[in-house]
Amino acid sequence: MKKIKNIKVAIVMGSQSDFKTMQLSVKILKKMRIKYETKIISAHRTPKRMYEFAITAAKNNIGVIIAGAGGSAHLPGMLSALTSIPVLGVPIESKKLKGLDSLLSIAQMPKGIPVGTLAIGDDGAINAALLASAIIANYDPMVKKKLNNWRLSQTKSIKKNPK
Ligand code: RP5
Repeated sequence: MKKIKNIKVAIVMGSQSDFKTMQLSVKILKKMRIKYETKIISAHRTPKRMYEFAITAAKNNIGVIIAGAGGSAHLPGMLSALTSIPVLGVPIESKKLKGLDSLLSIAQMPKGIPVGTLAIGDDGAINAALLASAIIANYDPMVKKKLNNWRLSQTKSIKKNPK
């Protein structure tokens, strides 16, 4: 097991165009004070980059991978095939099919190689980072505290009555 202090979350995405969504994952990890890195890695446009990233991820202290991809979104599944580090997939909202293509590509992994699939788009990017935080929180009490505080303030922000 790597030193807890050095564990990072990798936020990877198939294209620069995905960053608009995936920057919401960054925002959450910053709030949780979790170390992270961001990379553009495309399974089809930069397959060698994807392979190198995946096979070196464990030795680079990556504890969770968040992978955003759109369309025929094979990046999360391919990464999960190359490393046993947990992979959380964020289906990017595509123009033509509104992300349903991305969602089904990521969620419908055949048994044996799992990808934890989140919701399409912004909600998915936020929840992926919250889930990554919950995984890291199992080994880091400070993160657990931050995550619980974040949830508490969300609860408090919900008004009892609509206006
Ligand atoms: C996927 O193709 C990316 O994840 C992105 O969501 C989609 C479109 O990419 P661009 O054509 O905008 O670069 O690989």
